[in-house]
Amino acid sequence: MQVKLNVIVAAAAVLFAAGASAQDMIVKIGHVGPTSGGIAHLGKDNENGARMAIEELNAKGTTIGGKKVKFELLAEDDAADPKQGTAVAQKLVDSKVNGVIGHLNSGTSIPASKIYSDAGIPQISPSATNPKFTRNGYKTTFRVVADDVHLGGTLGRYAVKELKGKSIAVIDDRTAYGQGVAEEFEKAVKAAGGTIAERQFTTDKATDFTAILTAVKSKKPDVVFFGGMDAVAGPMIRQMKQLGITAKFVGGDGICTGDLPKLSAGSMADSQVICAEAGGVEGAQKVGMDDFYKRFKAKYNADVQIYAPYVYDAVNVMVAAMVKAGSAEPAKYLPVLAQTEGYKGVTGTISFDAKGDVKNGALTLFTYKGDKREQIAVVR
Ligand code: ABU
Repeated sequence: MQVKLNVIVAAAAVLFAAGASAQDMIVKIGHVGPTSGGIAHLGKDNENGARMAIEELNAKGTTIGGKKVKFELLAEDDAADPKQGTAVAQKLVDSKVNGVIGHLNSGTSIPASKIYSDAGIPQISPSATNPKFTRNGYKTTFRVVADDVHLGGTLGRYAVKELKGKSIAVIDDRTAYGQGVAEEFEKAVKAAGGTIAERQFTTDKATDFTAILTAVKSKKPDVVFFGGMDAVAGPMIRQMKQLGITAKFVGGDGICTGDLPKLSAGSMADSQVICAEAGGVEGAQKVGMDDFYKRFKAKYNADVQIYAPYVYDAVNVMVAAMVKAGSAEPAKYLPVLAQTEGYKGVTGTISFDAKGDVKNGALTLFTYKGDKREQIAVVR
């Protein structure tokens, strides 16, 4: 009898420590991003967006199917590595998560999407922009940002029409994202009547770009496009300056981060860099985004890098579908999630198309002045 009582007291203590009551239903939300390696700062930014949403949902008290819910965040690190990405995806499936937000990179999100699809677990990426992510026919795959067709296409037209690029060089890091966005950029440059003067390749771990930048310099470029992430773009911009290349430096969302000025060691001239975030709000909707940036800074004592608000919205869209379905069981809330229409998030209004892509996705062109990102325009 005494043993049974001790067990009950111990179980109650565990629940109390976890902030859940005996009546609470536990809903597990997985999050995956690279919280180690060169872009760990972006992985942490994403993870903090998820944590903020989960903590708010728990604080305000959410009920699903009449039961009070305690949300748990299961955060995993995929190090931006496709193999580690599938390993942690399987780990989350084995942990019986109710849904997954992530991964951050296209190169990890795409292979992981098959694992979640096979397990019937909904996955929303807040940042993977390679179009293939939502084109495998999986019913479980969603994304809340625009894709690389939109990003690369808009930047390619911008390079020819607005920057008046006559000699355009393209470099990519051979990742699913970097290669994909660079190819879309190239297509758009050619469609707008421009030509690609030089094509070079690097990796997502490279630090020395002397050889490829020397080849680029020989073409006297006025625009250099880079398909890749900020951790590589920063040192590349610094080495461009050392070699006397003053061309505009254009890139997609992977370089459009808060840390780019620091990563380039202050080598960016004002307005030299043009990049695009794969989302954006304007007018009255800007209030919600601005408020998110302030709340995030107050909570984490760090500025948003880029995708934290999209992660925050992805969690809330998933939970809204659970609430509407009256169930956190993936098979029950998945059809409701797929029908999401007009969800008002901090990143704008979210509706999904038949592929799981956000409808009417916007993107925002930015430049940098000093160490500050400055908005040029929101483009649809
Ligand atoms: N969209 C840029 C970063 C993530 C990715 O697509 O790989």
